[in-house]
Amino acid sequence: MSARVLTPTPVNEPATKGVLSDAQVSSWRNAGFTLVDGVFSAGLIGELQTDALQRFPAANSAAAETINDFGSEGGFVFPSTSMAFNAVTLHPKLLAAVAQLLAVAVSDLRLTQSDLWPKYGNSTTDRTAFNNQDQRIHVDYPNHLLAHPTPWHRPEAVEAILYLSDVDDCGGATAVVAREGDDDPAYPWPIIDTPGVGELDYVNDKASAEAYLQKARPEAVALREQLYAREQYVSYRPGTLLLYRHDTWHRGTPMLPGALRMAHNLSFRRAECEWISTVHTGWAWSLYEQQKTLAKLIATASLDQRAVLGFPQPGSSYWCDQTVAAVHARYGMYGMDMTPYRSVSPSSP
Ligand SMILES: O=C(O)CCC(=O)C(=O)O
Ligand SMILES: [Fe+2]
Repeated sequence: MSARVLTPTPVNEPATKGVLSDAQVSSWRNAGFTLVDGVFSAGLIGELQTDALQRFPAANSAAAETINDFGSEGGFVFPSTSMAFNAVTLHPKLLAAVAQLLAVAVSDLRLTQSDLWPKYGNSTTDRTAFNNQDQRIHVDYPNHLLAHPTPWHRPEAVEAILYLSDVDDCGGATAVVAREGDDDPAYPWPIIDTPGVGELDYVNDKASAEAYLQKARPEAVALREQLYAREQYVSYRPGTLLLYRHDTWHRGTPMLPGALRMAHNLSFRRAECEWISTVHTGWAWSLYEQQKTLAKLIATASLDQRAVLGFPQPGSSYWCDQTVAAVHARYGMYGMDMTPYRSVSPSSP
């Protein structure tokens, strides 16, 4: 197998020493990514595939031809009526792995993105500047962060791509560039030589972006040539998880003609890092939805899962006898147990 193909490694089973192995954690912290298998059961991945296939246009359909950018346009984001989708988003093993990478407690994580989206091997040759088929090499921070990522060894967030398809059927391997030490010329500081940052226009398509940068930022050409030369390609099958960062160079590469790749993007930040935006509508916005999906999910979630959504934790100044009673009045019918909040509320006996 070519050195430029990255194959996933299995997560720890059992996870007594953490979900991720030391090598996986160290790869994420140093190289900027780790590629793993085995976080989710095959059954859960199968359910999510089934739910996703029902929502997206079939490959080769007229509707598929019009889809050429990231995301589901709000169509398949958290919270979803797909229980498999929600279960993946707040999966204890995923949360534990993310917490391990950031060296924080799970209750210190906050969800900022959960979006399942299709990418098609469309026949169109009309590659506009915004087409995502053959992406420019980039980092994701510009449209996730209000500020700039912190220095490399002080990471604040984890991004993930969960693949629901097979690279042999789809092509479209995500390309990543491993960071090689603090003096790596491919990882200069600050990270500004990428479309959309500062006065540079946002351009997605590789050929359009590099032609644009040659004029707008000629001094970045050498860096960008080096990044493309060092790409490695993710070999994925359903359930493979790429854990990466807002400051990892990467890009989407072309799909095989006629293929449909489904991938679920997830991001988590440390609780205090409010400058890392939640890219979806606030979670509470769905609470008028008639099926009461989020209300039921909150009522039955673990304390950690609730914390990841920003729900007040035991010991929070939010809790008093009145709020314990009021939240029970709102969610008690769905089985919400208020004991953890009651027992540590400041006004309890
Ligand atoms: O399609 C992929 O594999 C990566 C997509 C991506 O990096 C992006 O849209 O920001
Ligand atoms: Fe990206």
